[in-house]
This record gives sequence, C-alpha cells and structure tokens, in this order.
Amino acid sequence: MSENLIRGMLRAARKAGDMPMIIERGVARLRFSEIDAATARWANALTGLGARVGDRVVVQVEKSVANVLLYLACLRAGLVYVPLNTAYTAAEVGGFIADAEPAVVVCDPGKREAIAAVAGRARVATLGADGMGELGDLAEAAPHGFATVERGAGDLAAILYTSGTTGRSKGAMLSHGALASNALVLKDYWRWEPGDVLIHALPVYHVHGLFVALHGALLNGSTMLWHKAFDADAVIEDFARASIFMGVPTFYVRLAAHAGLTREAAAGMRLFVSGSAPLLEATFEAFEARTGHRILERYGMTEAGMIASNPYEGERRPGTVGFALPGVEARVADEEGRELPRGGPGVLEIKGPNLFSGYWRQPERTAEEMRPDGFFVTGDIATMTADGRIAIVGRAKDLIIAGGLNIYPREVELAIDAVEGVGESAVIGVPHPDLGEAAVAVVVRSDPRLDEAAVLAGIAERLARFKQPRRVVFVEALPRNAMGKVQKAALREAYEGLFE
Ligand code: MLC
Ligand code: AMP
Repeated sequence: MSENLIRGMLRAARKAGDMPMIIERGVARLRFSEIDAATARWANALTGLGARVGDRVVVQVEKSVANVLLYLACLRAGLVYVPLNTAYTAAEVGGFIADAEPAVVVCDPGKREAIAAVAGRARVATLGADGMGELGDLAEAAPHGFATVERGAGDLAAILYTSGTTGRSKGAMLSHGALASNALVLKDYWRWEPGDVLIHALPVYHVHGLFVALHGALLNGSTMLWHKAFDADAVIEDFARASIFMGVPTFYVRLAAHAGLTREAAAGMRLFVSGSAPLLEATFEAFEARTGHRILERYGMTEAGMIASNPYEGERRPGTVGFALPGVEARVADEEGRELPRGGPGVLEIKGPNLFSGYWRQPERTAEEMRPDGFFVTGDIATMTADGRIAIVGRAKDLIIAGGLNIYPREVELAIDAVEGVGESAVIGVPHPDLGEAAVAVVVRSDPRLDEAAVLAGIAERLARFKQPRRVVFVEALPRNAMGKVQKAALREAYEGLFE
C-alpha cells in the first residue's frame, strides 16, 4: 500500500469538497475540490524541469498559496522538499544547495540572479508571492492529471535544515511515515473536528507552520485563514471566524499586549496552541485573565516533530509541556543515556515513529545523537514527574531561540571572528520581552577603533538578519574556566538586564 502522505490529504479534500481550503483577507483563494488537479499540474511542472523521484527541491519563497501547492506537488511526485527561511542570505542558501544537491531550486523572482550564482548544477525556477514567475507559468500550462508516486513509510518527504552547535548545518531527513504518524496523533490529541477553522499566521518553512499547522488542517479538511505574517490586529479580527490558533510565544506576548484581546473577541475560539520556545507563565496567565482560554503548550523539534503536549481535556499546566504523545517514549537521562530517578533534571531523550531518519549525508553526526537502543538525545534539559508530566527547564546545547527562530551561537561567533579588528567573541542569549531571548555578542577587540556598527556591517552579508546580534558589547577578556572554555553562564548573568 502506498504510504505517500498526500493520499490522506487528498482523501480529506474529497470529503471537504467545495469548502475553501485557504481564505486570504476574506477571499477564498483555493478550494479543497481544486487541489487534486492543482497539485497534479504543479507536479507535472516540476517533473518537466527534470526532477525525478527522490530528487531534492530547494525552496526559498514568500508564504503563499502557490507555495503550499508546490509543497504538496513535491509529496505527490516523490520529490524531497527542502524549505528555507526567506531571511537567509544568498551565501547561506548556497551552503544548503551545496549540501542538498537539489535538481531544482525555486526562489523569488527578485533573487534569481543571486541564487543562480550559488545554485551549481541545479535548475533555477522563480515563484512570486502571487504565484507568478517561471514555475507558476509552467504549472498553469501543465496537464491536470498526475499518477501519485508510490512511497513507503521510510521514503523521504522533506529535509529541514537545523544548524549544528559546531556552526555547520545538518539536514534532518523526514519520512512520509514519520510526518503522517505525528500528524494523525495530533489530530486526535487536539480533537480536530469537522468545521474547525485554523488561523495560519506562521511561516511555512519550519516544522510548526509547515507540519503541525498545515498538515493538521489538511488532514482534517479544515479551512485555513491565511496570514502572510503575524499581525496582532489581523489575527484578533479573525478570531470571530475561526476555532484554532497556533503560535510561538512571541505571538502570545504581542496578543496579550493588545487592547483588542478580550473575552468577547476570543469567545468563538476552541483552542490556542503554543510551542517552539518556552511560554512564560506570566504570558499564560495574562492570556487566561483576558480571554478565559488556557493556552495549550506543546514541545517539539525539527528532528522529531511534536514530542509532548499538555492534554486537551486534563490540566494545562503553565511551565510544563505536558506528556509524551501517544507512541512516543520519553526519558530523562544522564550524560551516558541512563535513565535518572523521576523529579530531577537531566537530558530528555525520546523514541518513536515520529523520529527523523538521520542527518542527510552525515551518519557520524546522526550517531552522535542516537543511543544504541534507538533513543534520540534532544539536547533539552527536562524534569519528569512520576506520572510523566514533562517540564523543559534548560538546554544542554548552545542554542538561542529568538521569536521562535533558532540561532546557533557558534555560527554567529565564526562570522564575527572573521571581521577585521575582532580578537575573539562569545554570543549569548539574554532575556528579551518580545522575542523571549535575543542574541548579544561579547567581543574582545584586536583593533581598539572597532565599534558596534563595524561588527554588524562585517556580518551583514553572511548571516540572515534574525541571527545578527541585537547588541554588541566590548570587553577586555572573556571569562574562562580552568579548561579554557568560555563561561557563557557568567556572561549571561552579567548581561541579563540588557533589554529590560
Ligand atoms: C524577525 N526579526 C527577528 C526575528 N524575526 N529577529 C530575531 N528573531 C526573530 N524571530 C528581525 C527582522 O529581521 C527585522 O530586523 C526585525 O527583527 C523586525 O522584523 P519584522 O519582520 O517586523 O519582525 P516580525 O514580523 O515582527 O517577526 C517576528 C516574528 C517572526 C516573531 C513574528 O520571527 C515569526 O513569525 N517567528 C516564528 C518563527 C517560527 O515559525 N518558528 C517555529 C520553528 S519550528 P530589522 O532590525 O532589520 O528591522 C520549531 C519546532 C517546534 O521550533 O517545536 O515548533
Ligand atoms: P528546532 O530545532 O527549530 O526544531 O527547535 C527545537 C527546539 O525548540 C527544542 O529542542 C527546544 O529547545 C525548543 N522548544 C520547542 N518547543 C518548546 C517548548 N514548548 N518549551 C521549551 N522549548 C521548546
């Protein structure tokens, strides 16, 4: 039997019939009844460009209806979808292309020249936010029939890049089976029901917006109210027409600060989900006081999709991420992978059908994070109660999460260290009222004339804007321990009040 993930979506679409699949600013942009023919046309366009089963398709385009069709067409044609953050610079995109070796690269028309210069042997095709561009034109003219490619559960559907703590990116390989199992578990766990309407305001190049939100709506045949980017005014306005909202904590911080967030405004909503970074208890409480809704916090990561969730009906406890999802095993372990007694902190390890299939062409790095018994080492520090409730209390990995986006300090340090006049640097995350955490660079100068602007200018072409430190501070020397390792905890403490 084919386990191509698209099959379940096409089945749900047939049931949903003429219902809108995507509504943008009040206008139905796509109906469920249209997606069979539309994805067939897009699949024909991709194969017309030379993409064959198993080939990678690297995609860096603005969030759009056409982008969704492109993703679904990749599934349908057995191509491996590789989405990239639109904020990545051409230099960063070039690195991903060199690693993924795609047959086709799809980019915004305005970036064609810059991307073509780093695309190597891949075919480059453009796709604008409105569906215009070379690929849009090809899809428009392509035949309406396409035989869905048979896929087994282990065949790859997507590769999502996550940077490593060494600064080098790793492509997490995600199979049709892993994505389907996670989506079906969430459909039950969060009680998706007929008639649910999802407000989709997340980007569609990460797990949260692409898999958790999009797959949920598509497998349930639910209409999505489509927001190109998060805007608190527009989201609150849509509460009256929707039932589910998903966001990163920054979305909830901004909603809670908005005068329009009231009990009446949110009265028709059924479920608010938060994840991708820790939700502060203060945000949870402010949101409940204003709306009466208790936000359901869940926890996940690129390599595993969703791992744990607060219950739908039981207690949604702030500061915790609930219980391991059905089918997922979780343990809190010491550095050797031995399970620790319940209650104390340790590294969270997990196992289940949701797990990735390894890092693309990096078996040695996959092996570093997998235990012999199949558990994956998340790098998050957690506690677990006797009845299995998990709280994420820290990170063993050197990672900053700003506004739900990951910043790997090592990658930023390498870029800063290459700037003329820099002796050495340490990049840390410090509390930020809007983003949760923000990156700060602590720099030792080799040239005393170096200033903050020069450091930032020196990395502007290399790193996406969101990775660039919000502040650069200069010190005489970095604090180091007896082993010579930079004491980041001491630096975090020294600068924790920087954004208050
Ligand atoms: C934008 N900027 C950021 C940023 N987003 N800087 C740090 N962190 C971020 N997250 C920068 C911009 O480059 C710009 O720089 C300035 O901040 C303001 O830009 P903006 O476009 O006005 O920002 P805004 O639209 O308000 O974006 C903030 C945001 C967005 C929080 C709405 O980042 C967002 O949608 N985040 C969600 C990310 C996400 O989907 N994460 C899920 C990962 S999946 P300047 O100074 O040049 O103007 C995952 C697994 C799981 O983690 O469990 O889900
Ligand atoms: P990513 O690699 O982008 O998928 O990010 C995954 C990381 O986000 C996890 O390893 C956690 O550190 C963090 N994360 C996701 N959800 C939560 C949450 N609810 N609470 C705390 N951290 C979270």
